[in-house]
Amino acid sequence: MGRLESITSPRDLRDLTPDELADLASEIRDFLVATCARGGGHLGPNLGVVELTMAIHRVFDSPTDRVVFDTGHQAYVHKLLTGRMAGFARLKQEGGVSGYPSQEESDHDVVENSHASTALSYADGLAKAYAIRGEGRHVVAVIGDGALTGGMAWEALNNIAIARNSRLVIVVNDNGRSYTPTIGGLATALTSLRTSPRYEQVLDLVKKRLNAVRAIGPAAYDVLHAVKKGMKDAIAPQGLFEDLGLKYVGPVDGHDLAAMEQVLARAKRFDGPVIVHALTRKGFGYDAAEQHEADQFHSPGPFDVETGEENPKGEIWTDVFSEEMVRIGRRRQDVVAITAAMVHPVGLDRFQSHFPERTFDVGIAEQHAATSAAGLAMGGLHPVVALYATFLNRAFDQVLLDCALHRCGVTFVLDRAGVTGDDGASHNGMWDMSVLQVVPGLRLAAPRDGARLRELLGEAVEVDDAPTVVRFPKGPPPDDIAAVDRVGGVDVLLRNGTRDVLVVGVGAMATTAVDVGERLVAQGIGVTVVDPRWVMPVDPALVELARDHGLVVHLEDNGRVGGTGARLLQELNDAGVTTPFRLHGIPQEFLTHAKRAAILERIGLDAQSLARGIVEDVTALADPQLAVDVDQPR
Ligand SMILES: Cc1ncc(C[n+]2csc(CCOP(=O)(O)OP(=O)(O)O)c2C)c(N)n1
Repeated sequence: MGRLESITSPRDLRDLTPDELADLASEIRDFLVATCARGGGHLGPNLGVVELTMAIHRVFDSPTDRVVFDTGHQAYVHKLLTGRMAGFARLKQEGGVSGYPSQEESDHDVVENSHASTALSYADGLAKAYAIRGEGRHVVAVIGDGALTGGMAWEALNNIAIARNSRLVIVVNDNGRSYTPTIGGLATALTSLRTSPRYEQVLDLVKKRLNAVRAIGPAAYDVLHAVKKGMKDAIAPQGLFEDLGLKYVGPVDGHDLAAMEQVLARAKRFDGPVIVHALTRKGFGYDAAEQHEADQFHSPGPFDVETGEENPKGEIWTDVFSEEMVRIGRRRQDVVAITAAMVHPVGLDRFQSHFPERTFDVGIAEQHAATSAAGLAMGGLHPVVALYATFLNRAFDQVLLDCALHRCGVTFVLDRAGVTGDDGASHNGMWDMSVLQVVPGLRLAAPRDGARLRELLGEAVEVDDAPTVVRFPKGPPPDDIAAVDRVGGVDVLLRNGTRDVLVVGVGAMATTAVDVGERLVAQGIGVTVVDPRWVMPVDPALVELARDHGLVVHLEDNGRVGGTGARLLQELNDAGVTTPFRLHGIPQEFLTHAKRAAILERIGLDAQSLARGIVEDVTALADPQLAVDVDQPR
């Protein structure tokens, strides 16, 4: 049995010798590499926090002391040290550990995050609560330099600085990168702390002492003592944090366990809020990750451990957007692109390489991205803001008041819309079409395939007096589905027999709608299948199509509450259309992690379940004796 398997709680770390701890660290790295090679995962960030996490768990007493990881993607090591090794066999899969902290999994996990820049606020609240309740517990927040670019982190720091009684230790895990190198004034300031001569002196001292110790082999205490001397009086206001009046210690080598422990112990004794600035390397200890230029294996899919080659992925929706943006950029000099620290994941890397001066990485700052885009539009440009759908939630007010109220022509492109699955509840893009419903003037398109993505993106960037949104899901685009007709702006995808059922397939659900339609035809039911293309505003042609049919079935991969189906139903009501209406969407609940297809099946959004339900509805409508209330969810 390896050492890692014997770790069931952080307390098991306490009695290990320095050599045993070093062995454990390398065992953890091997385990992380092997696990992520099998099924993908946040490898680079976790390789970078092995010693840092071990040090936290040796110095603090979780779960009495609370450890909050910002974003949460770097909590694998924490999970391993808190007895969850077995669950990694099915990392991010149904029944396995989730990719982020999870209260359900362990008392050691405080929050269920994945959206960045929240840890300091949680920690601020927790530390204040413990102070008021007279509990002597400490709170440790681990935040990356990337997450520190988010506005919320600074709102929290502003408050933490005056919370004198808070036993709060903020570990800044500074690896210089988000996915790509972190940019902006903050990154520059961190760099200047990192390269201060004082830090070099401390590192030299640490190295010398460690070497001496290894040669003559005295107790670890001496090492710690030496480091302590090196860090003498290090807790003091420093550069970047000085103006806020925050105490600071560091920079410290985050891969030097003894040094980390020493600094954390010192910060713990301080009994007020302290920032510990740890320098780490993303992907540390695995060459393929450290050398990986694009993102140091931030979140690779399955790969070969020996070569570091990722398994081929095939084309995904993002690639279609990525290529089309370059085409648009060539023909429209006024089109600019904005990413919130995700230039590769959202596919803006190609646009950036062609038009670097027209690409802005604003950091993890979706709110700023939206309002800055409004400014760019006011200045005569047409910005395309590319985000994962779930992250747009952050910028709702900015879309509503800063963009829409000012009639700014800004195009939001929402990747990973709908059920994304394995990244857990908070990563599903199931809210955008609900929250955006209430934005006056906003136009929203949901392409059903790659060809429509190109077409609708082209239409969206032509709108210069209102925000537009184009949303599409994760994964490969389906085969293109040619329309057999167009009514108003609505594409008719299938028309067969009498007008018993109108199936409306929104975006990715159009493929399912055609499948459902074919199954209904096989049952002798007359069907029209349509794709509205633009779902906001509702096309009057769709209202008339609904009037002409015996039953409307609406399919969307968005929350059922307040989405495009709910909006269509309202418009039908306003127009006096009383056709029975069945709405199929994502139930309004937080969906635990599993593959997208498995979740769609679980929630009844697969073609077979849908077709079965519709046949029952049609039968019931034809026979009043069997009448069911079709406006009610099944
Ligand atoms: C609000 C929000 N926007 C974007 C993301 C996507 N995202 C996940 S991790 C990450 C980079 C985080 O960098 P950092 O905090 O420095 O941690 P590291 O991975 O470098 O350890 C980004 C942009 C997110 N999780 N939350």
